[in-house]
Amino acid sequence: MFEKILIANRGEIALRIHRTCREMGISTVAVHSTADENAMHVRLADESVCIGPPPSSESYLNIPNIVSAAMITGAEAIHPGYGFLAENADFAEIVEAHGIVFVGPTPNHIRTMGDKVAAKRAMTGVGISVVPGTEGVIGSTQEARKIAGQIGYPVLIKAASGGGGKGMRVTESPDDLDEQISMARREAKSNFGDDEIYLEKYLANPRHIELQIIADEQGHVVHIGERDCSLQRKHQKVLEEAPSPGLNAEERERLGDIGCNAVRKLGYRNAGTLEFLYEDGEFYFIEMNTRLQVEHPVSEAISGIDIVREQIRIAAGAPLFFQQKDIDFQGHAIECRVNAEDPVTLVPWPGRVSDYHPPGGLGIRVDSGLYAGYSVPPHYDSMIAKLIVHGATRNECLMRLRRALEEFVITGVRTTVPLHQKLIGETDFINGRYDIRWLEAYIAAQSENL
Ligand code: MV4
Repeated sequence: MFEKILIANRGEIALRIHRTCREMGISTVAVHSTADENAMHVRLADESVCIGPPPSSESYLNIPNIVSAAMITGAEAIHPGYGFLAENADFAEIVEAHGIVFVGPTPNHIRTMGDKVAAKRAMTGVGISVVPGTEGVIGSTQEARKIAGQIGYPVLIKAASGGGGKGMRVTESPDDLDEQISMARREAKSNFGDDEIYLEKYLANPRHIELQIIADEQGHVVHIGERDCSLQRKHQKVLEEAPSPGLNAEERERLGDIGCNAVRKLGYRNAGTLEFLYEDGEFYFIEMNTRLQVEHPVSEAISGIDIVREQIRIAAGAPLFFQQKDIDFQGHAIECRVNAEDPVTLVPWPGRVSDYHPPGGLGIRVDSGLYAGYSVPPHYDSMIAKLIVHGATRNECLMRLRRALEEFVITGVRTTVPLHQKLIGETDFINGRYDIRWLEAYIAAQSENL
């Protein structure tokens, strides 16, 4: 096992990874920008290295500085967390070229899944259903027109180098196709430096369901259930839950089986997530995330598995010591992302936290680097805490969540706690009746009522 790991991230996830390292007897190296000198992940780590000024491009994305920090401190492995360099195949390659272990998949798997068209092709190759559409990128407009005619309108044009919802265009009719294709190409070129696009059937009201998988170097693959991530705004997830209230037991089992089989055939290793759109009983693969995700704690809550510990064990070459049949799913979990933002306009609200009192008690987990007196810097993502609640049933989870949100005190900055308090009181949410369109419509209706 490793003796020392460098954590190439900040905020709650750096702390999250540090905690597991500690439990495993592994010492930690924190890296930080000058804006994060007083951050909790820096205080708790055994050692810390300043890697640059506040902008991420010069610090948390600075590959030479991060690799140098690992070499100087003698860290044997680097955990990238999520965001920043977590899905940068070149970074994984450079790390390994310096004799340091990258806690994650191979650079090739990261690269394939980063290319959305290649990812769809790879998944089709291992028997996973994808959204009907062009087989690869669009060659000629005539070819796109033929496919669109076959699958039926509306269709969605996506950028091959996109992802996270950027560069998508809905096209309602063949009359608009030429214009939408050229606009999508121009947008893709300026946003991603690549004008390759592809076309899919547009699904109007799907749920966003993702499957958490863990795979070892020896070819064993398990899933630890799905998460429903349909509640999003501007492609930012707001609340996630496991299991999904929209699936029945048969669908859940089918998803787990097809996901594990695919990942085994791909020779994938470490933790990963398969993202699907789910509509009318069918799962359509859209993307694979080759990293630990923000919402991983809901899967940990229902399975009792520490995903970061498994990532580290796998990176050290150890086989999984449990099989699918050993995983005992228990109850229901919900995660609320707490952002330093105005709860209505969702405008970022950095600043000094005066009081901080996180909720506690049975079934409550708070992942956060906050403390009273901490200043939320303006340079990074506005997520400052995650509240994860576990209960024996969805109803118990909801009752406990309501209580925990009431207890949560963060003053000095505006937060999205009040948004969550309102959201979890809505009948549609309580009944689990929501899809990827629901939250935007709800927030739009709220602001009209101001
Ligand atoms: C779609 C879609 C409808 N039809 N693809 C958005 C992010 C990217 N990962 C894929 N996305 C979508 N792809 C087809 N063919 C709708 C979305 C989408 C979405 C997906 C998941 C969660 C929230 C979303 C919000 C808007 C659009």
